[in-house]
Amino acid sequence: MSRRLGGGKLVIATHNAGKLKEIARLLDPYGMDCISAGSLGLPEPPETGKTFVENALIKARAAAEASGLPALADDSGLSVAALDGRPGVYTADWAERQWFEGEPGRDWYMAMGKVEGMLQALGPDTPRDCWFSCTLALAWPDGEHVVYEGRADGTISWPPRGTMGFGYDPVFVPVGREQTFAELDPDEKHAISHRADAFAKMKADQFGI
Ligand code: ITT
Repeated sequence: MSRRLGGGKLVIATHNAGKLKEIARLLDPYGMDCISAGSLGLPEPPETGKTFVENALIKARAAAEASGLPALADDSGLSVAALDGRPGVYTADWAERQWFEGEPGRDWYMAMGKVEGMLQALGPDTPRDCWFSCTLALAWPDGEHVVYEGRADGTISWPPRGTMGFGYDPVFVPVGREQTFAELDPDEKHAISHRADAFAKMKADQFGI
C-alpha cells in the first residue's frame, strides 16, 4: 500500500494559476492545508523528462526537498491522435512566446491555432480525436513517492469557445458533450476531466474513498 498523507500541510508544486485553482478545489473536502509553490518562493525546476511521469516527479521531488513538506505536482497535456500524440509533454511549450513586449509569456490562442493549422494541413477528413492526460506525483521529503494517471477523451473543435477553465480548454470537446471544457461549469469539468480521473485514483489510495 502507498504511504498516506494524513492531514496537514501539502505543497502544491505548480506555477500555473489555472491548475492551482482546480487542484485546490478538488482537494477541498479532504482537510489538507494547501500551500502553493509560488507563495513559498520555490523555483520552477527545468522539466527535462520525456514523459508526464518523469516531469511530474521532477516537480514534486524538487518541491518536497526544498520545503521539507509533502508535495503534489501535476504534469499534463493534450495529445492529438492524427498528430502522433503531439503536443503531449510539450503542450505548454507550444504556447511559449519568448518575446512579447519584452516579456516571455504564453499565448494559448497561438498554441490552439498551431494544433488546428496542423490538422487542417492534413485535410478536411482528418480525425479530430484527442485526449488530455494528467499525471499527479506525490513526493515526501525523504524521497518516497507515488504517481496517479488520469485521462479524458474528446475532439478538437474550431474556433475556440468559452471563457472558463484555462489552457486548451476552449478547443476541447469531451466525449458525449457538445460544449468545450471552457463552456462547462467548473463542477461539470471536474466531474469528467483528466485531472478528476487522476484525483479519483489518488483519493481512493490516499484517503480510502
Ligand atoms: P506547472 O509545470 O508549473 O504545473 P505548466 O503550465 O508548465 O505548470 P505542464 O508543464 O504540465 O504545466 O503543462 C501542461 C499544459 O497542458 C498546461 O500549461 C495547459 O496548457 C495544458 N493543460 C493541462 N491541463 C489542462 C486542462 O485541464 N485544460 C486545458 N489545458 C490544460
